[in-house]
This record gives sequence, structure tokens and C-alpha cells, in this order.
Amino acid sequence: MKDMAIGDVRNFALVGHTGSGKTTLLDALLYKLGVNDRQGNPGEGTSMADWTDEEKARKISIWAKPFDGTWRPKGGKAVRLVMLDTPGYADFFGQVVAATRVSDAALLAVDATSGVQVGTIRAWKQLESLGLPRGIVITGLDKENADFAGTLAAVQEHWGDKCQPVTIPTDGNKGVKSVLGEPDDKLKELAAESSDELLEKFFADEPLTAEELATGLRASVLQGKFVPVFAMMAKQGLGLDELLDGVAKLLPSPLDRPGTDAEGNVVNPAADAPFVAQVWRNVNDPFVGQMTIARVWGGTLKADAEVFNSTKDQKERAGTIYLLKGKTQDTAPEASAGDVIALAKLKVTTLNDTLCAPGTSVKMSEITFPKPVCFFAVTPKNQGDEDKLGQGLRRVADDDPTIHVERNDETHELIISGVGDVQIAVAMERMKARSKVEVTLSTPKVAYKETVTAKGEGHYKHKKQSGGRGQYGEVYLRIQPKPEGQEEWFMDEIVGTSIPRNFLPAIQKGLQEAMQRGAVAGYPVEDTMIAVYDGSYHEVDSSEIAFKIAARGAFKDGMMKCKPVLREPIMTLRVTIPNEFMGACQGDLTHKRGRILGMETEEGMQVLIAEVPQAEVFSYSSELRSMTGGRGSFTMEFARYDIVPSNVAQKIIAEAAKNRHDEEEE
Ligand SMILES: Nc1nc2c(ncn2[C@@H]2O[C@H](COP(=O)(O)OP(=O)(O)OP(=O)(O)O)[C@@H](O)[C@H]2O)c(=O)[nH]1
Ligand SMILES: [Mg+2]
Repeated sequence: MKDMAIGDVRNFALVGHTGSGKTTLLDALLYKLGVNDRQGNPGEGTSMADWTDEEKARKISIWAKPFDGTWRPKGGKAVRLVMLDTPGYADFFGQVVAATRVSDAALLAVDATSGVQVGTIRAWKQLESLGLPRGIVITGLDKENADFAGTLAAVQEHWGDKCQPVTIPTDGNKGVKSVLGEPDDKLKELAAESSDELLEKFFADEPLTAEELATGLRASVLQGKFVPVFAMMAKQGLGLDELLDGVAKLLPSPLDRPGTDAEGNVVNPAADAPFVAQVWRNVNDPFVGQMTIARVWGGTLKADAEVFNSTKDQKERAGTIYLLKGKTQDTAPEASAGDVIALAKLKVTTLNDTLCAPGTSVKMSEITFPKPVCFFAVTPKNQGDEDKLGQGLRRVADDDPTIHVERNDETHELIISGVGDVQIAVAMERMKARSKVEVTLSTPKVAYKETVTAKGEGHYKHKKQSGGRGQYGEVYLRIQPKPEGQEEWFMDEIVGTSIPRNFLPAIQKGLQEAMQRGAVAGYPVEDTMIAVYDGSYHEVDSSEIAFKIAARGAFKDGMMKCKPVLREPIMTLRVTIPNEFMGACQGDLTHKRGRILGMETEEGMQVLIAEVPQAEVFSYSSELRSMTGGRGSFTMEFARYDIVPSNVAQKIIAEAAKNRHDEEEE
């Protein structure tokens, strides 16, 4: 921003477990900073941040949202704040990933009655992975049974005594005061740890000057050696001044943590450097309209300037620069490092693109989002809505990079996938509200395949005489597993003229049709080789159609003699769980026909690596969550196709027979 030096900008994300009071704190801050003329409350649907219908209905945050404010400390220099509220609910972790990638620092909320929770640890890990400087806010100190000392102890137990309070509750949690003015030895030591020079002084028992303390503490936060802890009673407005002072004094500015591009080059954050910004969110909302949200890493963007989208290799016009304010927006004449801005109606720009000054071509490295682990088949409730559905789904997937929509060509289903079932339910509500399409979600079908495991022969004679010209064709063939690496699936082994060569294409066509719906349960047949070696024809009655039918019949006959099997997709799962769930989790995977391939430990957690049939894991994300109280997580990827055990195959075959019967009834 024009009137504020970049060194005076503080850009940070609020992260933590769901319900830990992040949005409540943000609403209190917005009121304190004069951004809102009253204090919003997410629990009552009056929050400035949790304003969407889905957020109000569920009383949780769903999207990461930027807010701007200016803090004028008593007697100090004003700082410009860019604050990103993020959701704590696990399904929306993609938002945390994006927000933390474009922040200079984070404040981790820890509720003083619940302590360190699953979501607290998940968020901390994310900050660790980015090396993001951070503070901790112990929230909800006004609540009955709130325990500042106990919560601080839990925090230190997890992350060490580099977590030290800089504000503490007073008067039996009726007030908050800062201890930065009279730091204890531990804070002095943490300040000294920022440089060899200060450390020498500290160990020589020489007092650090106030200036040295201040710069030392700030440097230690930046280096990750010090995590300031703040006491907070946001609902009462207590602890806010002290927190904001702490943010101004201790958290880094965009100058301290310049971005690096995909090639590892540092992006110059100076206002007069070439402009660089990174798109981290896309909003398509009836209220806000179509908005592209970007973080500026360097240079200055002026409203309506031309920019270069280096990812798409195309020009864009920035248009008006918006600063989002929940449901509404302010506009800004220009933006510089640390700013999070929204641009409307960009033509080619999408999530993860880099915008830069014309004539330059910087690319920031892409944000990697969590992979989908939760899958549903989507069908419209009204049959005529197919087109609207496709468009509606595309829109929700545009806004949420962790939602994917794909048609499965084998099962002919439209599959929506994401991080969790609540996320997908929310996406469907949004689609209903925006595109007026209602859908049914169901467990996806498995794309089974059929194949043969032995050699065998098949025969069919198609002969029809019903007045006029008859139909005649006879085919003998041999079916066998196709050797690996072999391309050709069809062999012509006909000797003599038992079948004239001109009927071969029709025979091949008939076989291909037959293989699309195999003889076991109607699934496509793969990896088989067919040799046609004999047959007979009739001068008048033989035709292409007659041989097609004969080929189909011979294939069906032959396939059943070749020990046919069903094959199913097998997934590799990496399940990360606390030790105490090992037994239960292993038992459950075995029950799901899984095979444990190995175990590892990772950051104090157990990792189970297993191969499990896809049919068993469509709802594993919610099952694992309830089994581990949300403490387990997993990734999943396709491994290969494997033979379905015969007891399981029986059920699939019976189900397929029933469906075929139903189809015929209709
Ligand atoms: N008494 C009291 N209640 C609080 C405080 N902070 C939050 N709450 C209540 O706790 C509930 C959840 O608070 P939020 O601020 O929405 O929590 P959050 O961390 O934003 O949760 P997610 O958005 O789901 O990640 C709300 O009903 C709040 O009113 C607090 O400091 N004191
Ligand atoms: Mg929230």
C-alpha cells in the first residue's frame, strides 16, 4: 500500500483445530481495528468472516479469507495487517495449505479448555513443512475450566520451551498483560539465541539493551527459535491490544521472508521491483462474483494495469484492485508485497498462476493440494439436468482445488472426489444454490474386469430359417490368456475356405462386442487372445451379421471353459495413525481384504502401508476418522488389478445377474 512501508506490513494466517476460536478472534480484531462497527460472532451467524450460507449453517469456517486492517500501537509506528482466517475442520485442509503458502507467518490457536488437539497438530505440521514463523494464541480463557498454565505446559510438551508466553492472563482470567517490557531470563535467552554476538553477551552475563532484546526476539521468531505465546479472551476484547503489539514487534514483514520462485530465485519484495503475485484462491460466488485472489510477493500493481500471466503465457488486465472484507469489498489504488488482493473477471488466470510485470516472466512454484481420498458417484435428481450438472460441478471444482470431478469411462459414472464427505456435501449444497441442480450421491461402482486363466475352446452355430432368406454362420475358436507384452489379440488360423476371409472383420467385430460385456458378470474382458480356427458357411444364407452373432456365441461358450475370473482395482494405502490405533487399524484393513505390506514410523506416528481392494475403501476416510477420533489420515493410489477371490466374486456375479434381470424386466 502506498502510505505504508513494506517493512510495516504484517501478513499472517490464523490456523488451528476446528472450534479453537480463530474466527472469533478475527472478528474481535476486526472490531478492534475499526474494520467492523460491531463484534461479529461465528457462533451466532454474525461473523464478518463466516458469512456464507454453508458456514453459517454449520458454524464452522470453510474458506480461507483475507482481511485488512491497520493497527496503531500507542506511541508506536502503525502497521498494516493482512490476516487470513482458515478453517480448522479436516475436510477443508486444502484452504490451510493455500493460505499458509501465501502468508509470512501464522498464529496457531489453542483452546484453553481442550488443549492441543488433532487439528492443532495437523496445522503445526503444515507450518513446520513451510518453516513458517509463528506464534501461539491460547484462546477461550474466559471459559469455565480454562487453564492457561496447563495449556502452555501441553504446548511445551509438544513443541518445547521455545514456546514462551509474551502475554499472560491476570486477575483470575479477567485481564491480560504483556511481559515483553520486563522479560524473564528465558525470554532473554531466546532473544540472545538469534545471533552469536548476543549469545556471547548473554553467557557473559552482560545485560542486553532494550533494542537488542527487541531485535533479538524478532529475529528468533523469524528463525523458528522462538514461538511467542499469547493469552486471549477474544469475546471480552481482552488480550487484543497486547496481541497486536506482539504481532507488530515480533512477526516478520514481507521484507524478512521474500518469496522464492519455482527455480529457487528470491523475489525482490521492494515496491519498485518488478511486480509478482501468486493466485491461491478462486471465488465464484453470487455475492462476490468471479474473483481471483492473489498474494503480492514483490513490486507494485496499479489498478487497471496490464499484467503478464507467466503460467498461461498471456496478458491480462488487472482492472479494479479489491480488498475483500467478507461479503463486501474495498478497493485499493495499488498493491505491493504482503498484500492479498482480489481481481475480478480475469480472462485466462486460474488458481496457481503467477501474474507478473509485462516484459518479465517469473513463475512461483505451484501450491500442492491434498489428494482426494473420498469418492462418490453423482447423479442428478432430475433426469433433464445432465448438462446443468456438468457445469455446476465444474464451478465447484474451480473454487475448491481439492475437489475433482471425472467421468469413469468404464462404469459410466460421474465421480466426485475430495478430502472428506462433509466437504463434498458442502460442495453439493453450493451447487444446488448456484446452479439449481440437486443430486444423489452414492458409492461408486467398481470397474471390474474379466479375463481368462486357462486355454479353452468355444463353438457356436447361428442358423435361422424363417421364410425368405435364412441366416447362417458357424465359428470355432480358442481363447487363452494373452502373454504379457503381446499387442495382437486376434489370430486367423482358418485353414482352407471353411470361412471365407471377407467375413473376418465381422467376426472380429462380434468378438469385440462380446468382450465389452464379458461372460462372467458383464464386465469388459481384458488380456485374452482369441484364435478362430474353423467354421462353416452357406453360399446364400451366410452374412456379416450372421458371423458376428456366431462369433459372439462362440466367445461366450469358450470363455466359460477357460477358468474365467473377475479382476478388481487394488489401491495402495498409507495410513498414518497414533500408535494406540495400530491394532484396530490393522484388524480393520485385514477385514477389508487388505494386505499389510509394511510399517514405518514418521514423526512419532505409525504408518501402515497396505494394499486394499478399491471396493472396500470408498468410505475409508470417514471410517478412519471415526475409528481414530480424527487422528488418523491416509493417502491412496491405484496399484494394479488383481483377481477377485471366488467367494467375493460369487456375490458380484449374483448382483450382476440380478441387474441384468432387472434391465430385461424394464
Ligand atoms: N467463551 C468463549 N467462546 C468462544 C471463544 N472463542 C470461540 N468461542 C466459541 O467457540 C465456537 C467456535 O468458535 P470459532 O471462532 O468459530 O472457531 P474456529 O476456530 O474459527 O473454528 P473453525 O472455523 O471450525 O476452524 C463459537 O461458538 C464461539 O462462540 C472464546 O474466547 N470464549
Ligand atoms: Mg473459523
